[in-house]
Amino acid sequence: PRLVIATRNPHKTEEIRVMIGDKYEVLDATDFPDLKPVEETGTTFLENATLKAVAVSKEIDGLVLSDDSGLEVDALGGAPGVYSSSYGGEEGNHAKNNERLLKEMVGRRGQSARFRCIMVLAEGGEVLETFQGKVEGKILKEPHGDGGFGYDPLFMPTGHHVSFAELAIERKNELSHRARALRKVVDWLEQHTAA
Ligand code: ITT
Repeated sequence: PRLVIATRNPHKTEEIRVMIGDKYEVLDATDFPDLKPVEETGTTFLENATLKAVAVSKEIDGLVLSDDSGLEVDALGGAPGVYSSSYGGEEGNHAKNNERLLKEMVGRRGQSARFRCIMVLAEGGEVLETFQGKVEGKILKEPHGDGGFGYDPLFMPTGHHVSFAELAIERKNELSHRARALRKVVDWLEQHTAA
């Protein structure tokens, strides 16, 4: 069977594809040229994840899974949060996002932070179920490593002494917010579908 990820971020698709293995053929929004980008007008991860899953599943047959995710930094009152992908002023520009994060952290007390991921599974424009995952950690003073994507070079997960970008991708894919949400999705699919 096929699982379409309602995303245009190739890093998300690739992580999900690797984690799901060969149980599903994993495609994403970029595989359907007629799909219009979904405007993320919500103010929460759940709202945006729902917008993406519902919109795409209206246009495409079968199961659609969205991923809305982001970084919450306690010293910044939870920012960048749902605005993680455009924090630096330009949608999807990870270098600018990281630059802004480092700038905002100057002079702040405390480095605690977490990545959150909300996934919504939908079919035919209807939500089937929602799932969440998070991973606690801290913000580093400078970037470390070049694996992963986004804020990975600045995030060190609790219990590890390297950043997400320095971890082997297999390791990130065991403990990330995305991995934790996706495991719940896979369990749900095993219980609710014939796949
Ligand atoms: P889609 O909406 O098309 O799925 P997007 O990247 O814009 O792609 P979001 O709106 O959910 O997705 O924003 C997620 C942002 O949060 C992402 O661009 C990164 O800046 C950050 N982020 C999420 N997961 C991450 C991860 O595993 N590692 C590093 N940064 C991550």
